[in-house]
Amino acid sequence: MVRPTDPSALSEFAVELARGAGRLAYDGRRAHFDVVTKSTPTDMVTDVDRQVEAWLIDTILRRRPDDAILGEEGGGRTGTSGVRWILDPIDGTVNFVLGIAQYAVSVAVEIDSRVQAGAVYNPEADELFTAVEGAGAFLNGRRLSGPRAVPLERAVVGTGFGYARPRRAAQATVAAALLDQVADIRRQGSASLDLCALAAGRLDAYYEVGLNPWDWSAGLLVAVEAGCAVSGLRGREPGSQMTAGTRPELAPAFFALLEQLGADDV
Ligand code: LIP
Repeated sequence: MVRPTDPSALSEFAVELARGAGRLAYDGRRAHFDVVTKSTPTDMVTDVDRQVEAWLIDTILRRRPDDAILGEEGGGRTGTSGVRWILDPIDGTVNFVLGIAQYAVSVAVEIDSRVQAGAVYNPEADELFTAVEGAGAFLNGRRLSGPRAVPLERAVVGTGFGYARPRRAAQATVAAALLDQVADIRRQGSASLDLCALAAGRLDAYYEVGLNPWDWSAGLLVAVEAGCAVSGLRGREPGSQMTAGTRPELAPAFFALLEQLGADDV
């Protein structure tokens, strides 16, 4: 049986996966769950993260056994189909643990080494962000068009901080200097939802250092398909060293400011 690799068909499956996993996370947060730490005492993971990732992987492999998978909680495997699923079962785990309704299931579909479809679902808000390469970005079916047309000094900028204390201190210094140049910052705790907030015009700009592919892969496509400029600074591709985005007209000034502050050197 030849399984489709076209982005639209895979996007529909990504939506099904994100919604199903979102229901598990939503219900899991209302029952007892255990919390353990990973890289540092502030880098948490719950058994719900692991259960949701296991459900995602099982559902994918039952339908598409030849696909590759990269999951935040260790669910990785190679494949032969040219399709790889990049999964964050709960992006914003600290928010999930604290009962802050700002976390999402992030499902990105990489076809021939390029992310071409993605779904980011916040079950608490019942908000589903979707994108297919070249076909636009949507929030619950409504097309997204990116940030407001405001100058840098009126921009509300999203960001995040690492789990390691020394890096966090350096990032705070950058954020303090940035605050002098923009209107405000928001630290919302979920990179995938921050990138989707950019696409939806709920943030005017965003930058973060130290993300993993499962944090950014789906949300980045949503932001780009909503018309945002997303970069790694200094001509680099977005990635772990830096993921920064805004509307194209503001990009030169915003990226230059981040470079001047050394935001990608922390
Ligand atoms: C989180 C990111 C967030 C970042 C946090 C953490 P997780 O992902 O979405 O933007 O600032 O440090 O990495 O760990 O909740 O899946």
